[in-house]
Amino acid sequence: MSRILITSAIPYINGIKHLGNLVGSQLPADLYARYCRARGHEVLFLCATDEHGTPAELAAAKANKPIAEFCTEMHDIQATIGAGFGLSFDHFGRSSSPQNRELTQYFAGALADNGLIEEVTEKQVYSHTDGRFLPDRYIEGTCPNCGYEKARGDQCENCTKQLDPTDLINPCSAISGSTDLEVRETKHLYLLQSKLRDKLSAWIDSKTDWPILTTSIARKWLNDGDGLQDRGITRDLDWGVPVKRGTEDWPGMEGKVFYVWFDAPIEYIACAREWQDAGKGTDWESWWRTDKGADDVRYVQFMGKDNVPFHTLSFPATIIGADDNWKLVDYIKSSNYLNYEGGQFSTSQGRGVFQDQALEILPADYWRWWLLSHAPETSDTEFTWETFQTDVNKDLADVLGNFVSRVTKFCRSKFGEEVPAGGELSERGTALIADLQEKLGQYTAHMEAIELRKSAATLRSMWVAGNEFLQSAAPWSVFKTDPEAAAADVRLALNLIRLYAQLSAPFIPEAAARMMADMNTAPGAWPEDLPTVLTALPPGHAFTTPEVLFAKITDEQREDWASRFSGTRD
Ligand code: B3M
Ligand code: ZN
Repeated sequence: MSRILITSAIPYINGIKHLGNLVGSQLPADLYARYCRARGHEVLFLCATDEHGTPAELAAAKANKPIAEFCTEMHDIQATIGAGFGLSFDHFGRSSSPQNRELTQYFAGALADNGLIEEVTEKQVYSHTDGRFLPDRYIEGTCPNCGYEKARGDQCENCTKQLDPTDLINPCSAISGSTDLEVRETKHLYLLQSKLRDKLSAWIDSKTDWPILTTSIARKWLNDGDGLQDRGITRDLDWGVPVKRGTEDWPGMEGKVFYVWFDAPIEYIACAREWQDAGKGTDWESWWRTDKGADDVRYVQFMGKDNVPFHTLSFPATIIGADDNWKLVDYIKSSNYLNYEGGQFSTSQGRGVFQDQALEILPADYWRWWLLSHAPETSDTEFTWETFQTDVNKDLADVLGNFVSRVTKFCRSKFGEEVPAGGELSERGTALIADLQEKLGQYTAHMEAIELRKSAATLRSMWVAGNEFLQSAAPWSVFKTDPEAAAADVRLALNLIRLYAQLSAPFIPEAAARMMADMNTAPGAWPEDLPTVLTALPPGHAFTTPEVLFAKITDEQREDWASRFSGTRD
């Protein structure tokens, strides 16, 4: 048994997220957390809302609400939606927590003590129309790196390059659209990341097992000459963690706050402390401090590709620079983008299906299955209503649901609602078990490697094998001449339902729990020896014939949703 710390990128508080956000970080993190728990590991799975910075301020202004109130409301909404999707966080924290404030100020102090922070008088864009500085997302313009016209002041969404507002070509205010801008001087703290370049580079080089997507983005910014520039970690904003050096005031920094990307990853740590303070656990430091036991912890992070530079360079620079026994990430699983019907999902433009809408129209498991089995691992992928309908109907209704329904209904009609006795395991049954044993090995290996699509494909192939077995064994005809043989096949098939429930639970937890409950059983240890596992439900074991496990998506529904979600949401 190991201890596994899992974090998902913490979603911005600025609005309800779309399905792309879900599949990029929270969902694969949940899959892995559920799998690790099922394997008997001790798991701490953390996520939170990212509440500071310009996205939060802009959204609160748009909603016409005081920012703190806006954040509290949105946090609760996001927590409810996360629960709706079955995201099994041990704690869903808030980056605006007192725990994060204290830790963020502590890290800044530690970095300063280690000579890694410099006060810099820099030029920032000031808007006359808005009467304020325009940091980060308060400003938009053309990316100097790739020419994308809607780049934001902090990062280009298109090429992932981290930017400074003054880098943008043709800049304008995101608040007023004004181009009446002026560059003014203001003083800020800079993290001297460049001093850590060699350490970071060696660390990345040691991660030979990381996904190419992760390391290629890290190397790109590390080796790009200007890749590891020293970064401003403070901002002229009201909302955020006040700049302090540990617990001391920082002369000259009054009225400023830390940059959201400085405090947001620190929330991964603070969240463990929130988890403890909420009475959900103890000894949070044993997850995060290598001098308090975290040496034994395997730490895995999940995120979309645009977040990779911050997790491979900036946050590790904070951890390494603080030089105080904090744990570095062991594995980063990153994701490409999910597109929507030929374009991008976009929170700011309200394009695509949003998480609350998705849950209104279908149970979470439909989304979980489709998204995870089509995860944009090696390239961007596309959500279309056509493929969604086709795949979900085939995999969940025709294959898995149909198997469960046929077996239980047939058994009920001929043997009653209990596992039938009699007969011997057929040759066909033996062959099926051998096939499934091999597939189980592959499935487990893919899940260990966090290969989402391969895991889903292998799981699906196990469901298909059961269906094919049933089809060729045809107990409904065999029953007429050899009821004992039919009983043996049905007994095996009923046990398969239990096996499928257990193996499928990380993907479709709700349906899996229903299958377990209907089979009147509970998952044991992770299955290994299938000939044994597939006799767990003995003759005479009672079960309930389930209701329809997965209703098919009809053409009318598909057409209705496709048109309903074709425009943009306000
Ligand atoms: N909030 C970006 C996002 O929601 C950002 C992630 C922070 S992870 C520390 O995609
Ligand atoms: Zn760009």
